[in-house]
Amino acid sequence: MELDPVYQNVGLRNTEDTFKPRTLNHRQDEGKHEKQRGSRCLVLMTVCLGLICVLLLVIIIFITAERESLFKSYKNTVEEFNQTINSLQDNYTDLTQKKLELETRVNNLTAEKSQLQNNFSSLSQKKMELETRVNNLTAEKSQLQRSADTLSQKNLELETRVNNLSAEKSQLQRSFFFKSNELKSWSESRQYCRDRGADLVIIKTEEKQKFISSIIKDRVWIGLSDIETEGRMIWVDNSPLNRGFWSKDEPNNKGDEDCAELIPTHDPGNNWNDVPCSHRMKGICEKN
Ligand code: GN1
Ligand code: CA
Repeated sequence: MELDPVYQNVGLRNTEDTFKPRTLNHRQDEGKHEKQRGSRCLVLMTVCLGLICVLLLVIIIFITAERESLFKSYKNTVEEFNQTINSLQDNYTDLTQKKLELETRVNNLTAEKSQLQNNFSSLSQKKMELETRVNNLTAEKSQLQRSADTLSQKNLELETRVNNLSAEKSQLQRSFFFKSNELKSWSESRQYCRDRGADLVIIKTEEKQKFISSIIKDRVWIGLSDIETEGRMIWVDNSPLNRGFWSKDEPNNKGDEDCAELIPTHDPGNNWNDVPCSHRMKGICEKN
């Protein structure tokens, strides 16, 4: 390979510098060559520097563009973040407001629930009281119903008794009572009555018993005997004795006692006695 003269000279110079002395022309050429080499180096360095500058400029432009792009992207992202934050803050505010409203509503509902529970307790208490009262009233009603039934029964009995009394009163008002004027046996006294269209008195009610007891003063015959059949007392109208107003332990048929007398000095409700029919006393007659 053929070398450039300059570099050939340089190579020669180095060898000759070491081993040979130099001439003046030779030194001038070397100076020219060195200047040319310096110029070339300078140009080369300048070109390199220019390239470097261009490269740096391109890099700077690229970096700047990239930075602006990034900046815009960051700005957009920040704006989006800000919008998101604002939206979240709005949502947070709304949610806080709603939370407050819900808390208020929960408090109101809690107070209302408490009020309702109080009302419920009060109503339960009143219900129990009313149930107790209803039970008491039901018992009282049953008691009153029983009393009403008893009173109705008594009323019926009283009405029956009033009717009987009315009938008895009518009978007594229609009847005419009188006594025989002499002491006679039971049969004679009865005959005395019959001779006057009457008969010995028949007493079947308490009212008539008390009435007769009140109008006489002496022991008198009444129209009752067991002459026909011992121990079977019958009235002069042949009706059987259903209810008697006997003195204590009578009739005792002491000896032979088949005819009944009324003793007004004894208890008016219990003053009959059986005596011998031959005994002599006045009789009380009844004429209807
Ligand atoms: C009379 O008198 P006395 O005690 O024997 C009565 C009886 C009575 C009895 C009651 C005729 O009998 O009928 O049951 O008392 N006799 C006469 O104590 O009056
Ligand atoms: Ca007797």
